[in-house]
Amino acid sequence: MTDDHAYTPETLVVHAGVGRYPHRPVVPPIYQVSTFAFENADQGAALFAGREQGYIYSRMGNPTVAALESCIATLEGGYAALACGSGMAAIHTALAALLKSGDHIICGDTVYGPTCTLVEGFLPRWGIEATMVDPSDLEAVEKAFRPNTRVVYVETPGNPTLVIADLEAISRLAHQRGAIVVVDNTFMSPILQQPFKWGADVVVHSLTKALNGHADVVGGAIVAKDEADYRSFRKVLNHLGGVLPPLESFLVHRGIKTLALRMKQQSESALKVAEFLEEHPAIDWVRFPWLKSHPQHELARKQMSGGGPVISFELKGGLEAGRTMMNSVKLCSLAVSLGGVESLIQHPAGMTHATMGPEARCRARITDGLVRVSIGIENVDDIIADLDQALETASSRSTHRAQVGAG
Ligand code: LCS
Repeated sequence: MTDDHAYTPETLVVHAGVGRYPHRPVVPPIYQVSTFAFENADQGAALFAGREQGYIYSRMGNPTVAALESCIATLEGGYAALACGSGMAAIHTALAALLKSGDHIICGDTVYGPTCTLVEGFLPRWGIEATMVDPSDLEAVEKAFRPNTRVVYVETPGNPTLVIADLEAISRLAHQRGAIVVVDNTFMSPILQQPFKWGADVVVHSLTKALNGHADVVGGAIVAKDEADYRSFRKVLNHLGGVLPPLESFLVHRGIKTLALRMKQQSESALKVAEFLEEHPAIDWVRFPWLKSHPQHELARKQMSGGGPVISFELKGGLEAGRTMMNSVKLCSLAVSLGGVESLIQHPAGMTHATMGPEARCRARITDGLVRVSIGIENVDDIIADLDQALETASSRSTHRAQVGAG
């Protein structure tokens, strides 16, 4: 990109972050190097002191990684981004930079299982108090503030219940009390939701999901809104060391080029699948932000520009029927992760949210029978046919069991 024209996201995903390199390649080359030579000792010292800009050592910065970081910052509308070795590394680094012993964090109670464990299990060991709260209950969020509350952390839509946090209202509550808002935007990606527009202060991502999109990289990112935050995150990341290597950065940057196309297609297909599930006699309930039956459908329409790829549902036969269904899919893979090109199905209580324990799951309204599906870019009729045959198997087994039981 060579001018300051305000490009649309569909254009930015293709061009953002691509700089000028020797020989003018149209994508950033992979700088597969750990260290960069200095012109002389004085220049090395100047680079370390920050008097000169340039690369030193790949934990502290690398051109291929920087290209990806610039792309993500542009898409989110932030000041700068930092690529991390995983989504969890990004969350850990951001919280380590923002919190110190004696501080308090309010965290949405429906978050990825290990995020819950990090906040409730690890932070208290470092002298940081945590309160978990339903992020859709603004009164409860307001009541949770303490004089030492420094961060409000939300995932929206939440994994896996798809509860939605009102980012504008929560940012207002937090800012009135001197706290900042960190949003995990993994489920939506910057194509479907831009938390900074609603007042959020920091965005984190698991790049493993929609941004990379191809199930071949584990990565994460922190996006800072201003330079001071960026510098503080950079310092912590340099010292904690959870960086993303150049090859992975190249792959994620490549994946992002189709992000806008994928998110549009996946949101459309997911709505069709959600409508199919809602009509199916074997299904007890379905949650998808773009369904009118979602309790926060209006808020979803305001804050997001598509429903995203993830649907949660429960079968009438509960956990046992859900298990049979998951074991019966043929096109979808029975695997964790989400947001990528392939459709995946999984069981949060037994898999992604198992480490939270039953009490935290119950508080987060994650039922034992909840099944989560992430819709890929396959033909939607093929996806529906696969889920249909798996549901058929699950309901015929439940009927058979009921008949045997009665007999
Ligand atoms: N944030 C969200 C919303 C996530 O869903 C995940 C992973 C993470 C952060 C952590 O990212 P990672 O370190 O794995 O890159 N969620 C997963 C899931 O639902 N299934 O498998 C992983």
